Order: sequence, then C-alpha cells, then structure tokens
Amino acid sequence: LAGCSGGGEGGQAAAGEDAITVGFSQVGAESEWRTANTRSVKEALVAPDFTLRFSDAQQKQENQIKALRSFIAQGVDVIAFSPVVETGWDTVLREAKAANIPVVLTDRAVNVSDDALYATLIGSDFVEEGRRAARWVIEDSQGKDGPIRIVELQGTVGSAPANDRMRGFKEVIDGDSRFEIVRSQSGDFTRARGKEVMEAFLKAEGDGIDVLFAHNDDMAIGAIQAIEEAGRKPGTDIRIVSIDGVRGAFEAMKAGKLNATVECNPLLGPQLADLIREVHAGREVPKRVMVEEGVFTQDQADAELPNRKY
Ligand code: GZL
Repeated sequence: LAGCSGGGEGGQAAAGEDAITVGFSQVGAESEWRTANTRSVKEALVAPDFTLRFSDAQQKQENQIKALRSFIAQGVDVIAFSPVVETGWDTVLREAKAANIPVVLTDRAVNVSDDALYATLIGSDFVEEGRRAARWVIEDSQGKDGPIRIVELQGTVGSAPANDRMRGFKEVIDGDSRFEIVRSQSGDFTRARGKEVMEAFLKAEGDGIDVLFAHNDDMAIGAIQAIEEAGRKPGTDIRIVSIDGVRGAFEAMKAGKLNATVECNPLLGPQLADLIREVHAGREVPKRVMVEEGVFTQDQADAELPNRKY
C-alpha cells in the first residue's frame, strides 16, 4: 500500500511509514453500547501506529461483506470486524485468507467451517451474561409463588449475543418451575423496536407480565416507555433486567424504572490495538480473548453512575 500522506491535518500525528492499515467494519450505530464501542475502537487505532479505514454497516450483513471485499481490494494489512450475525462469512473470509490478510473478530463471534479463517475473537461471554440475568431474576423472586411470567426482548435475529444470551438465560431459569417465558421476540437491539414489541406484549398479555428480560439496555429503555404509556409502573409492576450497563441504564435504575443491568464491556479498543499489532507481526495470539464485566443493581446505581466510562 502506498505510504501514508505526510503531515496530518488539524494536529493529528502523521501516520508513520510503517503504520498498520486496518479495515474495520462495524455493525452499525444501533445502541449506546455500539456508540461507545465505536468510540473506543477509533480512539485506539490512531496514528502514528495505525491508519484506520472505518465502515458502518447499518446492521446489514451485505454491507459488511461489501466493506470486507473493499478492504481486500485496497490491500489493507489487517481486517477487524464485529459480525452482525453468526453465519454467512465463509466465502468472504476465504477471500481475505487468499489475499493473506489476517482477520480479527471483535465483540461478536462467527460460525464458520474452519476457525483458521480468523486469527482471534475478543469479546464478552454472552452465555454467562444470560445466566447472570436469570440468576438475578431468581434472586429477585425469592419468596414469590409461581407462575412468574417473563417476556423476553431478544437482540438481532441470528446474532451471537441474541443466540447466547437466550441460551444462558434459559439454562438457568428453566431450573426453577415457577418461571415461564410467555413471549419472546426480537427488538433488534434498538430503543424504537424494543418499545414497539413491548407494546405488542402488553396488548397481548395485559396484566399477565411479571418480568421483562431485555437482551440490551436500549430495548429495555424503549420498553419502559411502553409500560408507562400503558399506565403501569416499570421496575415495580414489571421487574426489569437487561444487559450492557450503559449510562442510560444507570439513569433508569436511579429513577427506579430498571432493576438490574448485566455489564457488557464495549471498551475493547486498547486490547484490539494490541491484538492487531501482534497479528500483524505474525506472532501467535490466543484464539479467544475475554473481557472483565459485572452486574449492577438499582441500589448501586447512584454511587456507580459517576464511575461509568460509557
Ligand atoms: C454485545 C453487542 C450488542 C450489545 C447491544 O457485545 O454485540 O450489540 O449488547 C449492541 O447493545 O447493539
């Protein structure tokens, strides 16, 4: 690839001659989590060590495949991406391999015939996040008789976080016969769809909803609006647990409208930069790199809010 242009504009450091050119395909801008993740990636992959080519796929797989093909045509040094869904990547990843361009997965996993098609995956354990959400529901329901009716707002259909959070949640909640998941539907990780689907759940189930499990905070925040518009008290009439731990969730907990959020850390930028350096240098890296994260409940919200970095 031609050397980078000299003299960065606006005080930007000029990319060094041996800067690593990274093509990054991001899922979209669907949630607070995603916005924070994008910021972390852009802040980490900066000159002089990196030249970043960033593409937003608006949550469409065909846009990500187009972006990856463009990065291959440009001859970037490394491709990194967060795959919007798990399947359908074998062909384009084989094209990257044939072009000798290593691929680093960030955030979400892929389901491919040969895991040599990517160098590593850095991201959360979504199954454990689902288990943590279910454990909170069981703890929160101590002393309550069944049936305890749960509605579930699922993430993007076919995405690793949706598949795995559902699996982890069911694995734990199915161990307690008081619980029944009465409705499950995708809200595509967005506030708008989360609100729309929750409106439909409320129409269908009336007062027959005790708990909402949302695969991300943005859908929970949309659902909270729907619950209030239906004249019910979110966090009281309907207990709510979601996943991500974004600032909006802490504000909703402080307002008593959300009861718990399971943290999913979006700040992967620095670790991603280190992995890309290693992969570019041809050094071995672990196939799977995990990130640390916890669970936060309403009583902790006020104290924790000032500490939040996303
Ligand atoms: C999880 C990430 C999910 C978040 C959502 O790592 O892929 O996508 O939970 C985001 O907020 O849309």
